[in-house]
Amino acid sequence: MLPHADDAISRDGKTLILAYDHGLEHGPVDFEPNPSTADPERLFELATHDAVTALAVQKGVAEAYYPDYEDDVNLLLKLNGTSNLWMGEPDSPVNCSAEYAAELGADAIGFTLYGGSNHEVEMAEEFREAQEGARDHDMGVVMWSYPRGQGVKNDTSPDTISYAARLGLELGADVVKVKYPGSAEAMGEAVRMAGPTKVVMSGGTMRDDKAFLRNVADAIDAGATGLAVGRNVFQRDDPERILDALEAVVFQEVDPAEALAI
Ligand code: FBP
Repeated sequence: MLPHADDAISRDGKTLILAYDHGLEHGPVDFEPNPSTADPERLFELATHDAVTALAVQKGVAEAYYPDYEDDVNLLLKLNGTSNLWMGEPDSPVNCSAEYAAELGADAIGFTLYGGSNHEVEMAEEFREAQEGARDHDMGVVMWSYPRGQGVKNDTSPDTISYAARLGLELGADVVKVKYPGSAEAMGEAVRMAGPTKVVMSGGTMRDDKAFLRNVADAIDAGATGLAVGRNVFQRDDPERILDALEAVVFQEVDPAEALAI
């Protein structure tokens, strides 16, 4: 990682990435709980909330919507992604170059790596090209480090998540996004393994507000710099309300119970 490479997608050293690549990764089913979120415009509007330090989208969504938001939203452009229609060993085809991401005005690039998949070798080679391209254009590098596939028995065990975080450091990510390993202690170990690479936790599916915010607070206490969250924000009836609470927990370190009362 390079010092400050992620500054454009962080604030006061904290990061809250609003992830919106679900239309590709999971399909329209993810928009069902809150149908207005099928419209990317709704997410770009949400991304103008003070809590959000970057919006992660795929190329096509950025091409169509980012020109109207480039003054108000930091763009994290995913360079690979796969649909839920694919049933093979985990893989994520590259659909955009770092050069084109820079042309679109991206502040950082995002890249999924499925360590442990039979496709890990090609994915790591593709990551190299993306990471070096990002360096050429002064963009930050965020790795979605999701071990899964034939080589992985438990994709959220503490050991697996520590390894996932370490892959971020070893391969040159500025920020590594990992699933929550189940406890603050395990998150702390993942943060230790990532060294200077910042660790953000993945949002997951919708759960009890208090429990979700507690996980976020625990992750931050353990040294994570924030989170990258999609469904746990946009599938709610009132996404702004949870963003208000997340802003308090992530940036002001307010206790989760109090944050909900704001
Ligand atoms: P969520 O916060 O909704 O879990 O999104 C995080 C994310 O990494 C998205 O960027 C991506 O679309 C999705 O999870 C992939 O999840 P999975 O591969 O586990 O189904």
